Amino acid sequence: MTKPMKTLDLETEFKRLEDLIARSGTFFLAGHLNPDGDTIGSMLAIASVLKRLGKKVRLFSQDPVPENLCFLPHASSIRSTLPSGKFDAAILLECSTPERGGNLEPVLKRAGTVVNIDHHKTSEFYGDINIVETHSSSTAEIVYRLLYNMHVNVTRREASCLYTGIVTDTGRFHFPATSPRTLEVASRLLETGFKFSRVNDLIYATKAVEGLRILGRALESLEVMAGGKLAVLTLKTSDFKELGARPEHTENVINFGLMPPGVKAAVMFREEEGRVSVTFRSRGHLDMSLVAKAFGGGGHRNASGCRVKGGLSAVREKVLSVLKRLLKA
Ligand SMILES: [Mn+2]
Repeated sequence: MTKPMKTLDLETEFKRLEDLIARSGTFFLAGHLNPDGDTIGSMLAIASVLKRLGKKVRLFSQDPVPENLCFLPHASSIRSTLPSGKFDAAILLECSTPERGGNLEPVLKRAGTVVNIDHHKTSEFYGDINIVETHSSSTAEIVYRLLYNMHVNVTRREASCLYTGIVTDTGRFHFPATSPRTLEVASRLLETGFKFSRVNDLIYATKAVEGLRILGRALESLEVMAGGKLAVLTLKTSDFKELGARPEHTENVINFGLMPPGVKAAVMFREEEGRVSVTFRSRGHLDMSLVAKAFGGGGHRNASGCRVKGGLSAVREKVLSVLKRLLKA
């Protein structure tokens, strides 16, 4: 894999991807571990367009599609087993590094061209083609621009996928990454006539009983530290067992941590087998992507995450000491 310079002009990269799509027949698409609305929505929209263009597409996600996103058209075509064949192109969405997608190496080394489409500033430009737009609200917004450049008319179903990516990554047009362009893209998607209110209901107003119970447990665990600036949520394996909840039920739970007045950063620890999944959120300039990166993860300034090997209390102690130091500075 060649490593183009970070300064490569984005429009040139878009054009190279358009050319690649025109001349390729088989595509492998993958997103990041613990996939979110942006990953799944972007993947399904590109896949649908590629299929309409007569291409063969294989969709992969190492972790399952979250329950609240299973309503998206063709979500069930996303498989968790790595294909054995050879692909003309492998397109990775939302992956700062190939490892963010899990163990993709066997497929990537056989792929003709590797494409990296992302909006994370931690992106390592590992692709042969890198479309990395850090000012974009979401990968879905970038994908819309790609389709627009290709003169593709987005269908209603594709629009619902891209809208899902945008609405989830912007926290319903709430986070600062929401730009006039984001709203313009959303407006064009709405023009296709898909039922956006139904999509909002399914994403935001539907939650499994187990999900509500684990949310309650997480809120009960809330601790406020560092002079009121840091909120900490902690979930143990036993909480999940007791309530019959699964990790994907905790999506968005972290955001409650930012609610108490004066809190600048929130962290959630979720105990797993032999390791701990850690999620960070912040307001303003406090950079959580650096904290996540220090522990082998990635993400954005205001939202990031990592998985750290070790037991819950040891990991908690290590991460909290870094956070407290950051909040003192
Ligand atoms: Mn995203």
